[in-house]
Amino acid sequence: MSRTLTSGNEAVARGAWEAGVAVGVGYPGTPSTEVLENLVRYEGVRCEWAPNEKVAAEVAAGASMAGKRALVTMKHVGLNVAADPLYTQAYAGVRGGLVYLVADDPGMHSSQNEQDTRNHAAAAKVPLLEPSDSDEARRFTRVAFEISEKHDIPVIVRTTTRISHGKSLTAAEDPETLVTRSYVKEPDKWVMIPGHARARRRLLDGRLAGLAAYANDCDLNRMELRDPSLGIVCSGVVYQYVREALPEASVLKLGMPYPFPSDLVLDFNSRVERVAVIEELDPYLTSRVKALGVELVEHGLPSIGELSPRMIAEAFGETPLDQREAFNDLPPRPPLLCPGCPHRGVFWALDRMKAVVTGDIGCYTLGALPPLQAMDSCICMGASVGMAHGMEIAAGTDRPLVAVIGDSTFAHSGITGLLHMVYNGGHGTVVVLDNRTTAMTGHQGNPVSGRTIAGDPAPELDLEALGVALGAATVRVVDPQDLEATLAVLREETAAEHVSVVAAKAPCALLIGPTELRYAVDDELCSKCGACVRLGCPAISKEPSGIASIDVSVCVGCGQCVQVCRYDAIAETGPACDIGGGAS
Ligand SMILES: Cc1ncc(C[n+]2csc(CCOP(=O)(O)OP(=O)(O)O)c2C)c(N)n1
Repeated sequence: MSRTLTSGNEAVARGAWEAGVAVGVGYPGTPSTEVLENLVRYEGVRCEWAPNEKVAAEVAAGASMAGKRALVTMKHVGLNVAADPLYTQAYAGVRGGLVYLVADDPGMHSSQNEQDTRNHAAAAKVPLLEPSDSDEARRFTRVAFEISEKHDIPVIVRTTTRISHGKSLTAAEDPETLVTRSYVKEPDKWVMIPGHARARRRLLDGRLAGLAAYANDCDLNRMELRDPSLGIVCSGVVYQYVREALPEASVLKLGMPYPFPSDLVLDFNSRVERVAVIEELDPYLTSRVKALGVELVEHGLPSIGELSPRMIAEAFGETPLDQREAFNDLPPRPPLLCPGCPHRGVFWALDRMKAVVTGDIGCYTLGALPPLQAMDSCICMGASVGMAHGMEIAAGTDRPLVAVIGDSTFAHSGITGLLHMVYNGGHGTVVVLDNRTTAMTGHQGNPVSGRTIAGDPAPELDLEALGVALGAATVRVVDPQDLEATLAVLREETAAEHVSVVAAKAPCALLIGPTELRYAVDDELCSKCGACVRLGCPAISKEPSGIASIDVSVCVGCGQCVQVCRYDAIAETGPACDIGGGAS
């Protein structure tokens, strides 16, 4: 069988296609995003970006009810949003196989928290599979659909960043030929009124017992007996680290950690002299192995962040391989708003106003960093609007108060916050940063930008009409590349005693690419005031003399700096030579 070097995300898409998935639906979120972006390339699979994970899960549930196999994708925090449908879907079960791909992000490479989805699986009472490489990501996704239909339950496939984005050799099998299932009216299964739900709750325990028996017996969980003096229980990418750091150790690799295969663990315990559990994040396996009365080797590995082969080797007194050193020498690259980013204009204005800014999640969260430092909170998607209202009713500040939220985030979970503000007589100002894309996760379309996952045009949400319909007193549209005009509108709206929506509309700088213009600082005219440097544009820096300087190889010619220079010290230098950049 031929094998290709494939990322875990590509492999999940392949596995879903091989399983005959008919519908793929999700909301972008690193490290899960590329699953759907790959699945959409397969013929015969209907893929959609949803406005949020809850809607995605519900669309997948509908497809399952119709008898079709459906994959729903999200990052770990997305499962909090989709938890409502998932927890009850466990009772209802499925008709067509229903699989959740949930990607965790230990170490928070691109997340606001570190969650362990294995806890969600146990709490929701749905089986969870955990691949350790790309080929397993493919195979386990395929098997997940089988388990889902056989045991009448949604199944979670959990990956972590290293599995999602790492590449390893992956086989390709032919797609399954599925027996066609169609919709059957079964209200006692699908209508979860209390009377039905109580019965389904009891049935769920029976299904879980069957799944536990399967977990003890299936080849997703694998015992590898080597040196019996030490046995390691692990799952996911940690299996790879253990093999590298402790190659002689016996290993119980759990590809299906929920339901927990207790008999298998006890069997493993009886075959080795000492048992250690090594896992990233929460002590999910540790607590369950301990509950079986197994005495564990203490190793002191952290339950925060990622593990590595080096950490494991050192914890067990082994000499680590030195491969990781090279990566540690990479120069740090702190995240920055791109040159020409339209979000900068809004943050420049908010900084000038000394506003209190409840923020949200997206590229614009970088407005919290120096030098702009114009954002005061960021908790979860959509929180900016409710938090601004909460600040207002708690009389939290005398300064102008503004909620700032991206277009994709507004569609995800900002709309209901605005509705709350209007309904409860608030006086907030909500700035929707409409850069025509979901930039943070790699330029996905969304209901505001109006482009489907397949790249086709779609209806664009009319922010002005929506704001009016929700009851905002005013809806203003500004061009955030026009700094003074943006400042003027924000000043007016924050001074008014009403709910206002300000749509700051200008495309993401990476969508439009560099302009033909380039700028340079006239040393004679520069007063060293630093106003242009405080924009936080990566193209502008201060020379040792204090004079500002523009790096033409980074400048995209947006002209924001020209607008803030009170000394006319920044001028056009003529058309750019070809220095690259542009749409990604
Ligand atoms: C519940 C949840 N789902 C997904 C994500 C991943 N995520 C972070 S920001 C973002 C969207 C950003 O798009 P937008 O609001 O348009 O702002 P932009 O990045 O374009 O400035 C997404 C999908 C998340 N952090 N939380």
